[in-house]
Amino acid sequence: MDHAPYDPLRNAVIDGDDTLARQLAEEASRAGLDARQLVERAMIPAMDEVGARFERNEYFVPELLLSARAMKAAFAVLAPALAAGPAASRGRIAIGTVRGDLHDIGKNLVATVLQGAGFDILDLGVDVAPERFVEAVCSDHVDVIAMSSLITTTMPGMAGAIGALDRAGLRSAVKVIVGGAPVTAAYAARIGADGYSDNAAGAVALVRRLLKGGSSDPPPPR
Ligand code: B1M
Repeated sequence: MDHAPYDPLRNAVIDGDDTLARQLAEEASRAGLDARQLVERAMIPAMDEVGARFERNEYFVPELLLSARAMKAAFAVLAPALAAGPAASRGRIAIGTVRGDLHDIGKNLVATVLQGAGFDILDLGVDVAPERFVEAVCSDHVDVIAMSSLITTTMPGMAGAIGALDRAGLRSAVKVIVGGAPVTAAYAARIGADGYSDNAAGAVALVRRLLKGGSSDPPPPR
């Protein structure tokens, strides 16, 4: 695989250089490189490397914050291309990172790609309490609740939100999808979620399938 065009952006994110990351993202866009490829081949691998360095005690929280800032700077440049899509809404989705969890890069990426696929997004942010997800169904009439968790200790917040929907008598009124690095399909099934994806494109296919508002399969031959 040719990594060459992606390496400078990947390294800028790893180094936590937000000015360079923004500049490289702009140059790559101008050169016609695909925004999705840049995210998948430069930016996500960069954050994986940052996480690995954190585990090896080579990086600490300040370095994580700098890399997150660089990732967000590049992402801001690429987001319009990722979010460009059909104008008519295919459904309304409330998305948030669960209670106790402040990681929002993956959640933002999933939200942007879902928006690009034609869904209306209500971004509830981070550290979202179960009751806020319930309120999104009652007051904002969303079709889907999408929850992200990046830490093993915050994953129970997903089960908490599903329980709160149940207690409010709203569980059958909405589809619930979950994701984030430590989340698995088995965990999603165990807590009674309707679906799980380990990436943004998969989340789009999943929501389409759940809402039957479009097919994730290729169109049939004419
Ligand atoms: Co934190 N952190 N962090 N961190 N951090 C992790 C998650 C960790 C794995 C690092 C490590 O040890 N290797 C570890 C968790 C370990 C565990 O679970 N047991 C960890 C830790 C421990 C912590 C703190 C506790 C550190 C401390 O303070 N001592 C602390 C907790 C704060 C809190 O939330 N309460 C903390 C803090 C932070 C920062 C604030 C410094 C920063 C976040 C900045 C921000 O998000 N604004 C940060 C970062 C950057 C990371 C790593 C390095 C990178 C995360 C990231 O952005 N990845 C991370 C290590 C890693 O993941 N490799 C780590 C890129 C992003 C695009 O991927 O979010 O996985 P991801 O999203 C993917 C998929 O998961 C999926 O699609 C996305 C695109 O493919 N996806 C979904 C995500 N949500 C989805 C929802 C869906 C479907 C798919 O449907 C609803």
